[in-house]
Amino acid sequence: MKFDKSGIEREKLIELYESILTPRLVEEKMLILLRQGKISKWFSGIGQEAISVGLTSALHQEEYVLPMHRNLGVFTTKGVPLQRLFSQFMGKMNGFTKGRDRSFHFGTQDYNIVGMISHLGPQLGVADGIALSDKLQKNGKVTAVFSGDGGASEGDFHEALNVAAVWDLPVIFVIENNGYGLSTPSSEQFRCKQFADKGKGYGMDAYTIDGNNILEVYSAVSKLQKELSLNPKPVILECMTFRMRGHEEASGTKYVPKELMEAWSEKDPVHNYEKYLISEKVISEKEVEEIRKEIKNNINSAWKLAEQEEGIVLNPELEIKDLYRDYSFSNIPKSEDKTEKRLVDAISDGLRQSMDKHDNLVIMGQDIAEYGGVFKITDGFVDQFGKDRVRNTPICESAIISAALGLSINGKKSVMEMQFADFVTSGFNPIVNNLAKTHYRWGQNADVVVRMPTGAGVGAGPFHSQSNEAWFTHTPGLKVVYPAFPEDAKGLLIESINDPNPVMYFEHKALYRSCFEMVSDNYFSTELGIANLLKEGKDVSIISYGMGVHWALDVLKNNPEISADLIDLRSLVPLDKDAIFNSVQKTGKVIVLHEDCMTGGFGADIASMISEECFEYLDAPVVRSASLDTPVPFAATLEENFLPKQRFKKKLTDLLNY
Ligand SMILES: Cc1ncc(C[n+]2csc(CCOP(=O)(O)OP(=O)(O)O)c2C)c(N)n1
Repeated sequence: MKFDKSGIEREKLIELYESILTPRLVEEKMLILLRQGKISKWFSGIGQEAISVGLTSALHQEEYVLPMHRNLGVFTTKGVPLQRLFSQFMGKMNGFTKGRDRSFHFGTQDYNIVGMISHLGPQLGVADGIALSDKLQKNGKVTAVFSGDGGASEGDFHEALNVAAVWDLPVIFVIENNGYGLSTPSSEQFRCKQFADKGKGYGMDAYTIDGNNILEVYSAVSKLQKELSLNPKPVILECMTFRMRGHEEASGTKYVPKELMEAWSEKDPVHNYEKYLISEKVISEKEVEEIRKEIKNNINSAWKLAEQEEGIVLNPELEIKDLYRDYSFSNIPKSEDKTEKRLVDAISDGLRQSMDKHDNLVIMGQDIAEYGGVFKITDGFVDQFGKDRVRNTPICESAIISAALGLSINGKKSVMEMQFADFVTSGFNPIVNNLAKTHYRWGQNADVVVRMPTGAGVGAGPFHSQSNEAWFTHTPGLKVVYPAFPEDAKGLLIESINDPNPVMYFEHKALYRSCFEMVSDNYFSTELGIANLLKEGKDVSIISYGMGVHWALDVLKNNPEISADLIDLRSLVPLDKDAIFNSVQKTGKVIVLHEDCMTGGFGADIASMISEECFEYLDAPVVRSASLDTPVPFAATLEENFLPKQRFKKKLTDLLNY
């Protein structure tokens, strides 16, 4: 192995030695502890340390690094205290995730590290968001994110690189090419020769370097840091390396040919660097011994302290509380001045006023800039707020949602417009696994609103009409808002943006231009989790939200003899259970109405809550009225048959007659 220390001072060379030795010695200790059953799993980075350590040493401490499961060296080089790391590995309360997630699945703002989720690829888009925030702040910072060569097969890899290229984001995409993804060799994973070959396709510079040579990594990253800092743009940095142990300890390395293992053990990044420093007389063998001894002592005493720490003390309330960042309602009152507005205008108004209010709010979506969005909600926004804050995105839902999380990590708020709620499937993973779980896992909030133009009734067929709110009510950590009227839509959107937690905000397309009312002109907020009792009656409770509220209003208008409470939930998470229970306890009969399909729709939850909490008050079974359990059909007659509107009246009457 050829090292070149020119331009690197002696102290730095020794610091690099200490830094690369630390993860190796920690790992050696962990492997013993694993055998003793003191930790439960271990993902080894032995053989790959030069990449984590060389890169982290070359970047500034306040620059973000997004490591993967083999990058212990990122954590140790950034100075994460060993005791806390060990508490994390043991699942203790003092760990970064309070025992809620394992090993390297955490981030820490104190050290500018954002840990991975198991799905690998979503890390890359998060880096885009962090880098976008830095770029908008013009602070010259660079972000580095890791991927394995296997993880680079995921669509997230393509999306993240594409977005970074189009937006000239200062991200170093590090690919640790160790020849295998778990047991699958590169030949069965991709066809390109080197990852650097992909650079051209993305329109970015790309380099391949020896990932086992710490000085080569350090020098390459130092150079890139300077370049990207002055001239923001992404690069691919492919680091050739080898993983000397199994994917995780239980999986072994039987599938690796013996000669390959032997050849790479000759290239061990720690031993070779140590040998080099001794041969160049940068340090003596005695100093090496001393350094090793000191690091081992530190590891042993940190482990002892972590081991003595208390384990998890179960606190069920804390488990629920930590789903969300603490927040209390902004409570901004409505003005007397009002103007008649359609739903679409009210949403636009709320969004525009929020952009005015929050300098750090960025909105992103397909065709939302000059074109104004397919529903024209952001029409004129570019002129008012500029293209930095009103961003057209490539068709990369997953990377954009991930980037929204990155923006939040780095101090920005964001609203992402899903062009149609149906397309959320292409960004589903980062919503349910990253936005939703991050605060619970390591205390990082996702200050993101995803706007979801939803619903049927416009003859748009199976892929532009779905109701999918129940996918998200089922996911702990999200809030789900679904207004039915313009004034609520405005106030709830403003509040969703104020709330630092992730909010799925549903807006019904068929109501955009058909539903209007007087809406306060000022910037005001409406509390999430408070239902609206639209009509009061004594014989039956109708519980609904979104379009269902309008169907119920129609039926009640045409049948004034029906005496019903009509509750518009307005938000599904948080849910105003009191409003539901109070009404049911009064009327004794209840029908839940929604546009979503029957099976697994949110109405199923409401019905079961009512039967658990209000059983003694019920005079009839809890009834649901919902769409058929089929995809949403295109032709008008089929669509009408699909929706519950026609069936609702009969179900309601049957219930009243029960
Ligand atoms: C989306 C997803 N699919 C599958 C897995 C299971 N898995 C975890 S790591 C891994 C291999 C990753 O290979 P690579 O990215 O090359 O990283 P390496 O382990 O070699 O460092 C697989 C298949 C996963 N975590 N996420």
